[in-house]
Amino acid sequence: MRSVGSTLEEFERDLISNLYYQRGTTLESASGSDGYHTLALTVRDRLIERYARTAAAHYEANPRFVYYLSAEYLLGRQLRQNLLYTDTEKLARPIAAQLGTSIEELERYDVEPGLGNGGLGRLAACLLDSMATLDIPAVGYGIRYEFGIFKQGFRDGAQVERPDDWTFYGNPWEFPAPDDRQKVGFYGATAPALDDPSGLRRQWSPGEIVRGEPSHMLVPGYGTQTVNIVRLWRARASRESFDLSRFGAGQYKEAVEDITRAENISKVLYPDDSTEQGRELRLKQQYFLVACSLRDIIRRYRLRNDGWDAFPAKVVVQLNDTHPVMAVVELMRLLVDEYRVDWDRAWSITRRTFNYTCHTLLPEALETWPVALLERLLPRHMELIYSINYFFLQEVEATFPGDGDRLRRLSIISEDGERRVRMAHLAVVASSAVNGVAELHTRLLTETTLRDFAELWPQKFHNVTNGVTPRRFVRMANPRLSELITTTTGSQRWITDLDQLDALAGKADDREFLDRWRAVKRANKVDLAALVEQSTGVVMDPDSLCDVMIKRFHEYKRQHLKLLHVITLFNRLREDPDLDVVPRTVLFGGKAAPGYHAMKLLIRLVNAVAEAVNTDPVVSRHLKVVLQPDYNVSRALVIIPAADLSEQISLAGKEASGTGNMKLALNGAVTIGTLDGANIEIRDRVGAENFFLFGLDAQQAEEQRRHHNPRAYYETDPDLRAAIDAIANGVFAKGDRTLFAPVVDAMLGRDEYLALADYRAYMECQERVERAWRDQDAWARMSVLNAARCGFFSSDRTVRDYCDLIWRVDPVRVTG
Ligand code: GPW
Repeated sequence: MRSVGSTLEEFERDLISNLYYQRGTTLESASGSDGYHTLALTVRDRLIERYARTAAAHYEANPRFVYYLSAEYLLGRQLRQNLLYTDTEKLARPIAAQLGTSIEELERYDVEPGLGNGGLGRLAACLLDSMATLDIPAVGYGIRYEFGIFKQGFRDGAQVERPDDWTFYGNPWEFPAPDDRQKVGFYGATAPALDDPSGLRRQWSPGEIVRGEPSHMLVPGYGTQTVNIVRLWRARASRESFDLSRFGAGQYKEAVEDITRAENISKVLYPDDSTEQGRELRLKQQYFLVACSLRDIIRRYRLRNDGWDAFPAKVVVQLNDTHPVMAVVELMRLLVDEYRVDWDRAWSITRRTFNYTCHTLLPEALETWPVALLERLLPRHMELIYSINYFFLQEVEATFPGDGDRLRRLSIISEDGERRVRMAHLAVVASSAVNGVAELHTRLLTETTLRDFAELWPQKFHNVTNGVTPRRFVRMANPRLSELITTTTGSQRWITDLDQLDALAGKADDREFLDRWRAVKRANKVDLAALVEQSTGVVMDPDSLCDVMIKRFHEYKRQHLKLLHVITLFNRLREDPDLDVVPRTVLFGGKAAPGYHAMKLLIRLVNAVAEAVNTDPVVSRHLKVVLQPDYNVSRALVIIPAADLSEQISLAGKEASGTGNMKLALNGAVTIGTLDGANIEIRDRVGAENFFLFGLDAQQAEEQRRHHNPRAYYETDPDLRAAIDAIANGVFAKGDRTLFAPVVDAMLGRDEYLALADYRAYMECQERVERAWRDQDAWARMSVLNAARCGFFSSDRTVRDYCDLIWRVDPVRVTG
């Protein structure tokens, strides 16, 4: 094997070789894109060697593997990460300069794979990073969507979606693995298996066969030799699909119809975050993912193991929400129908193999599929679900005899109205362990959404509080802060042991240190200002309070509450131009699902308010409002290090965890937030005096809901009234009173997420923020303590928790 070296000369030699032999060009005629691809390949070569050693070590050890099944991954750009993880930036930089370019210039060609919507997809990427860093043998499985999350632009302030053709220029980070392709069936019919007296085994003859073609991307660990992979499946028509006779007859469209239908399965990511669309194609995607992945898992298992008894000892599958839950039914089908394992043994194997992570409490996010659709698309799976449910309900009956109501509530199939399969119930029934993603979330899950299951199997439920990778979200996002942390803590150990940040707390009263801390934040704000100006034209003052709300647009997250605050400031400044307010830049970032009309209108309103604020000669001296277009992981890496204030203002009891809250706190932003999701754990750690808390708690919100009267708040609070009236009167729509009327109606009508009930508390809390900001030393101290005390929110800790509580896997060290 050719061996890659670690010297400058070797790196340069390999780079030039890749330019000639892989890219097929010369130094003289290489374009910027050639330069990027060549650098990417040269860095990739360094990882491939580690990957080969990892695969060999894993083969040798035959360990228990974690298989992470997720419909979404938001991996972020790869170039800078892989330069860091291979420690080759110091080699690449002088060579890039020699070639008349720079790493920063070449990085502009590095495309972010947007294979996810938001928190759930990014969490999957953070967990993969931490598993590799902790030497956990793991494979991520997902879908290689041809089009990722849409690109967001604005026309007249309204969101416009453009397709994300992310592989248009090729993806140098990806390895096709055509030998490992799989076949997946859909539709068709089932028949009894002739030699099975129990009747539980049947034969399925699918009506459509689609091929799954895998490719993988490398997932390196930081500071270790381990390189795991994430394997992504792409749908292709089976070879027989192309209808040559029709083509010959000139029926070109018909001839390729089957190909199109098959390949549509992995065509595009569903752009809905935390809401289910319930479309047939989405169910096809889900089954496609799990059918391909399970066959691959079995293939890998069989490389070193025989029989089925050892399967749960060697394979642990983690279901990232319910999207991949058909995997449990597919494993039952493979074991019972294809491998002729008897039902009880198959069920025991299945139940010991799977675990389920729930990421929501929102009823509209809990997936259910119509029985009729499943019967048509996956007829054998529907039969298996009936059997699984039948045996499960017998188990319940044995524990709670005669409790018919409980049976109805627990059943995998809901019988009210159109019969539907409740995917969360299926996931809980078929899993060893079920976990929520923050303490409050887990508690509410066991008390409300999954209460009957928690009563049945209390020991199944666990909490694993989310975390974020310090590599991407501190070391890469914030090099200035990283440098300061390293000199203060005396080493780079914090990058893999985030509790080391604790040492910063000792410096929170050191004037000289606070000055350096502030200088870092200011320099990051200058960088952000450059991005903002280039993408929106708005000039932001790096000395203003940088107030950030970055997350998907969703009613429960309450961007509209933040907007009411902005409009209130606007009104006050218009009324009194000399009002003594703290200069602020309010930065929103986030996409709305293309079919989520209420949120698309809110985006339009945010842009309209921004326009009014930024063009008002008086108001704009104190306040700027920006909606950064096309918020994604790459943009997050610029915004997060510059934030002073982190807006985490969801209605209590609605945000399962949040992870942006952790990223912002780790970068020294102070949180203004409700007692929701992981905010509670952040506040517990940083201290109540370093956190701006406001609003109803989950229990109070629950009570408020029963008698909530939004109009009463509107009528009794003059500021609130003025803010809503400004929207209603067309102040942000050139006098047009109809455009934003639906926003006003939603607030005064149902106010589903109690924004009006929390408005006054939020305003008062923002006044506390202003008072705190005026004492810049005290603010810097809060900022330091936020970072210092958030080491717990490393995804390394999250992965350790999964290992201890659920996976019971051991690391495998890879030697160099
Ligand atoms: F609804 N989350 C998300 F639970 O980003 F499936 N997309 C989703 O579809 C769902 C959850 C689902 C988020 C949660 O909203 C957020 O609170 C959490 O921090 C994140 O998942 C990771 O657990």
